[in-house]
Amino acid sequence: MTCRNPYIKFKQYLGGFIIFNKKHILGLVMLLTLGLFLAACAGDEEAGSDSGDSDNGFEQATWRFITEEVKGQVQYVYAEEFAKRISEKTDGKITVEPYEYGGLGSETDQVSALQDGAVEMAIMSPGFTGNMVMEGQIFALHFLFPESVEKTQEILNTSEALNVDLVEKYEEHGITPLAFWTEGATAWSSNDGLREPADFEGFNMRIQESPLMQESYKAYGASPQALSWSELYTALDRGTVDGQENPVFFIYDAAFHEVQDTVTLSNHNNYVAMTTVNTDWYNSQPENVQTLISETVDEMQDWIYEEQDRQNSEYLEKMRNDSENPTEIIELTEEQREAFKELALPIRDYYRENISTVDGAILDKLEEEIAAATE
Ligand code: 6CS
Repeated sequence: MTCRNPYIKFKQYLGGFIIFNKKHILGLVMLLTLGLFLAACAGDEEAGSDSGDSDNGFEQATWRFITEEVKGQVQYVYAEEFAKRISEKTDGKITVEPYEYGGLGSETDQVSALQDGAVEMAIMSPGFTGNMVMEGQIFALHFLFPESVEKTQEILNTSEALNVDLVEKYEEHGITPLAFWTEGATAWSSNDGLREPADFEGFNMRIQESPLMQESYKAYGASPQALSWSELYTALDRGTVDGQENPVFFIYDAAFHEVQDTVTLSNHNNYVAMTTVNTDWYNSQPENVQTLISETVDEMQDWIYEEQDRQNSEYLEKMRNDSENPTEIIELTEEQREAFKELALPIRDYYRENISTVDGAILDKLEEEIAAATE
């Protein structure tokens, strides 16, 4: 029963009572009806404020959200912002607990934690699923995405190859990626400076656990070594590895620039992260919860783009001005980039023939989407 304003209804009734004031019996009956009517309205309004406005129909829950980064870094602030939005939208019924990197083991341990349901949500770098979801290594291909990070994000948002076809490949392993987003253009750090492929000869390059990353760096002449980032500072410091790739914000915040003399703004790739959920857990959630998650993840795309852009710009400035740890910033010319690109292009065929389980179909589609977005 809907009666938003019982006061107006009462005035209408009173008018009727004056007209029929001689018909006392009828008046009494009407008075009684009014009482019942107002009581029903009051009941209605109480129910509205309980079920509709205050809890929005969400059940009390806590979701664990693991990231591969630490407080202040892009992945972690993503999880914090996501948690804030979910709490606001559910009037505090649902709590999201962001976890910093480190507490649950290495990055590959975190992948297992999501698959086992030890956590409900995770931000994941596809490089760490390289030995499991073969197709996910597509992000290790150099010079595939456009030079513009903004354009790259547009493609990540809209690509069917990624958001449908690649998602299916992850779901076969109990991981559902809900969004792909860039943490910025990747740069190389080293001591001697990386300007041309010859500089990679005999160079021990740190990579994530991805056979395709290995191929990409072998093509330049380097010797790639897979390592967790938690071991990377020490490995660079001791010279166990000679260099690594990451977005500028990460190189500075993880202090790799303290133990490396140069950073090359190579923009040979974008560092792509995925917002993922445990597939069974997500599918078992009621429709309103699934909508809440997917809508919030969608809203976060613009927010995180701005955040990584801010962090990458600010940290580049800091790196340029850090007199305690001077770092030479090398910007590649178009010609220098071309020399790397030439060696990187055949790796796409390697991906099609040796990595892909669908004969490169996802890469074919993605290449078409990139061409359409950049023509
Ligand atoms: O280089 C890495 O492995 C780390 N880099 C970033 C930007 N995020 C987390 C990841 O583990």
